[in-house]
Amino acid sequence: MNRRNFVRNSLVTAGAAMVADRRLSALRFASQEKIPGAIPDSVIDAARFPDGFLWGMASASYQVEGAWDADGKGESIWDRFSHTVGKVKGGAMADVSCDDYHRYKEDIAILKRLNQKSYRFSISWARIQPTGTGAVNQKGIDHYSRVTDAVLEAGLRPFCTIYHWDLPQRLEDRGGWPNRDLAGYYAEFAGILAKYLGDRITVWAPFNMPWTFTYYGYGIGVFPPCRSDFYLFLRAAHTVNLAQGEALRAIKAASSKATVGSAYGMAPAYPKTDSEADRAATERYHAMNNLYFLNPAMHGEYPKAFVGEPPYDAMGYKAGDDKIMKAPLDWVGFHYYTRRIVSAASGGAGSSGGGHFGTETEGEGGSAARDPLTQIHVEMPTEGPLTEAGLEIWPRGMYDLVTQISREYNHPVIEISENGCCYLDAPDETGRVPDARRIAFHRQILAELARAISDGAKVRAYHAWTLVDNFEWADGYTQRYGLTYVDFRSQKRTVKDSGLWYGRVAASGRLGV
Ligand code: IFM
Repeated sequence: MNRRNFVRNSLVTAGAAMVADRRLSALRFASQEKIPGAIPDSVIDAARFPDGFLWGMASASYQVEGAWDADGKGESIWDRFSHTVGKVKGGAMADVSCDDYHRYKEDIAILKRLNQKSYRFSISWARIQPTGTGAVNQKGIDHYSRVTDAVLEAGLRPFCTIYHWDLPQRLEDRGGWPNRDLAGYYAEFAGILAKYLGDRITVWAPFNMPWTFTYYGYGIGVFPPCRSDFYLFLRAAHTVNLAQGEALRAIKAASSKATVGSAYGMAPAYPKTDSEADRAATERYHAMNNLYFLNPAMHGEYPKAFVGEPPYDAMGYKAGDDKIMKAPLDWVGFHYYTRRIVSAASGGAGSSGGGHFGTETEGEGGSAARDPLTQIHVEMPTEGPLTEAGLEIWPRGMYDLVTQISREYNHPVIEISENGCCYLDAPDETGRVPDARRIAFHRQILAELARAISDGAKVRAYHAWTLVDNFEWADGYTQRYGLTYVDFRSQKRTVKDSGLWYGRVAASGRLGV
């Protein structure tokens, strides 16, 4: 169904769904503000999600847990990074963060109160195997076993991300992800989780945003371990692809109930001009940033990310690796935050070279290519309004990305593993957190997701990022993505207006609530 038909059909039922709510009027104003091509509010109000759709929220161990050295946990690369002066904004650390390690019951109770059906959380490798290999730390297993039980008791589906960036420091000391041995160590870790938790957890995603942590950590050095070498990134990414395949098999060997998918970071890319060169560069961006880990799993081969052949030698590729990488996923999970504009470029030393890179941002400085092999130049557009993290709000990107992946991978079951926005709204004098801009953001994006579903995409779940404000990596506590406000001095949680609204959406399957 095209956009015009969708709008017309939805308008037919819009009248019945209109909600006379003053707060919603304010939202409508906010939601229309300067978003090119925004879906009209009457249509958003009429949107309905399928029965059984899984509404959820996501979090990550390092960002929320704190308790950085409790109960035998080993040091992770993010502990080392945040303990190093000058690395994180404001000198912030995650030693305590939201203290979710001790307050997980309170946090899971929020999910229950907001009618959630799925909770995506990650497990700290260094709590399970403090040095990344060898004996299991039973206290770590016991902790996540209690968390899993609490999630199930609250009526939610536990969705486990096995690795959300917090590599045990001792494995980095052994060469980190460029060291091929890590594929085996990682598969062992994944198998341990499936052995101890696989009777209750059936939904596993091996890696969160593999392109981001390999490129930022080894290619341009803005994340730990702060290495800046494009060829090191290629090696790291190849090990992760091997690890992903090995992990899928290890998980399934340990748990017959397991299903394995993904939590990739993806961004729909649009060519800067209609030239053939820019359109080809945009396809290379899509291959490198969106498909570089999906395609090896699904088909055992790298997508066409390079101008020439993949640099197999530089990647450390060996004969037979196609068979190791190939491990077709049961479902495909990815995040959507914003879009990219891509053009063809030459040059490129293979490091950031003055560009700007943050958790969800990537843009080259000047006009040179990012690296000599992909020859792409990436910009973060500003045509739409910006969130307080500087990301352009582009709801249409959700529709474009979901339908593109559906087409390219033969209509897989899809989970949106993350979507959210940064706004710094804080409690007002009554104690309420009126974050209308976040509600407006989710309304627009979810309306685009509903449109993709009505056009045939098999999307079964959506996870808002994130349950509670938390440690936003190299940005420390300067960005707030939570649907729950956290006062980091007292650890008091206050569900924001967006959280209350999202709870009503989850209960009704409708956006006009
Ligand atoms: O906080 C991060 C998360 O860890 C990964 N995806 C993007 C979020 C917001 O930047």
